Amino acid sequence: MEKESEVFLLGSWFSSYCTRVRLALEIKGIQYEYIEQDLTNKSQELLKYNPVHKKVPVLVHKGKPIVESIVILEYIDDCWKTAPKLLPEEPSERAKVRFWINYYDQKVGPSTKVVLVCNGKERDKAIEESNELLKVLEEGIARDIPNRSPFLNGENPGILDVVIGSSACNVEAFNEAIGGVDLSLEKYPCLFELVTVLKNSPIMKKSLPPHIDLVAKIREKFNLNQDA
Ligand SMILES: N[C@@H](CCC(=O)N[C@@H](CS)C(=O)NCC(=O)O)C(=O)O
Repeated sequence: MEKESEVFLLGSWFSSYCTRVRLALEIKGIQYEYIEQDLTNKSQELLKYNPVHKKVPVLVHKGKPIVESIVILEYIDDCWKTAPKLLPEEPSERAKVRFWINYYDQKVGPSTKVVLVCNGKERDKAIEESNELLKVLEEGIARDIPNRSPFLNGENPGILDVVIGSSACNVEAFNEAIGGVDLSLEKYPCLFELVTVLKNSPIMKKSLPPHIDLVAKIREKFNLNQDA
């Protein structure tokens, strides 16, 4: 069935990759239709629009599907040029931002998922590794992006704020779901400040999934059904 809206998003409420896109659309003030997907029973639409990965998020703009969250964020910035910019204009600044997005997706994100699937000593090791990666991120941002106020992008949240914020704002839900571990961001003043500002922003409040539902979903997804 063809959708009437010019922009629609196939997503899943608990996916931080989808939160990225929702956040970017909100920042830009773009009207869109949201279509929740059942990832256990993928729709014909999802298979049609993302035949390679069969994953959400998928943004469909004027009938054209765009997939992969970072590709979508850059596409949004390229198409809606007048609204607040997600990426800096200056090439070396853009390169730095892209570097840290890549670092986050390749290193930090996967390391926190390892914490969720390990127990005992393995979990302690995974937490240590995760902390080391966060320390590198913290120091790197402080070095590469000195003019942060209050977001990494300046006055409005940019692509790096969106990427880090979408999952880092869920840290409390992860801690509660796992139980007994503390992946506290307070050790990282720059990241902590960013997450605090983002969490209190109306845009983020609108785009983040409810805490209690997220805790339940993380437990279900990672088989953490102990009463933590
Ligand atoms: N690299 C992708 C990752 C997207 C992704 O992993 N989506 C998950 C939801 S969080 C998904 O659709 N999973 C369904 C599946 O793996 O079958 C992106 O940045 O968009």
